[in-house]
Amino acid sequence: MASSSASLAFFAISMVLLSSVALATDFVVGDDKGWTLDFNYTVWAQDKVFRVGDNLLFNYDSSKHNVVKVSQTEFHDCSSTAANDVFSSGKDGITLKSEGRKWYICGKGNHCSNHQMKLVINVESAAPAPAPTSSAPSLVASLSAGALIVAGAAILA
Ligand SMILES: *[C@@H]1O[C@H](CO)[C@@H](O)[C@H](O)[C@H]1NC(C)=O
Ligand SMILES: [Cu+2]
Repeated sequence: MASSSASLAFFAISMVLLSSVALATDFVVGDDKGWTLDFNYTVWAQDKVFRVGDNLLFNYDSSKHNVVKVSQTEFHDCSSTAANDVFSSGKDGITLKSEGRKWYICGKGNHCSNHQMKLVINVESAAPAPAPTSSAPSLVASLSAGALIVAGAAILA
């Protein structure tokens, strides 16, 4: 009896955790073309909804390009300073951590100014779900769900 209700709880909580993980979307910037010259990233972004928790994946040749997170003004001017975050692995995953507009450019050569190597997106709040509105309760819920799974697995073993 105790064992079957524990396994039911185990299953239900696992599904909740799996579905919350599945809500985050990975966006491959530029799709098959990746992060490169003369690709219109405004067009790429315009039909997409970016949400907090989603990831941008920049794929590119690290000997030719990089990714610099910039301000709106820097985006407009295609400029950056040492204070900007620079990504240069050629396979950079950037998690969207907050709402609002985010600007990225390539900092190499004149790729931004002459080759449209710039991306601006608007990040919306996390996916609407029967989930809490702030991240603190959801962390607590995840932790307690994790503890229940461990307990459920122990009972089943
Ligand atoms: C990208 O495409 C949009 C929509 O067609 C256009 O308005 C914009 O000027 C293009 N950007 C460049 C740099 O060509
Ligand atoms: Cu570049």
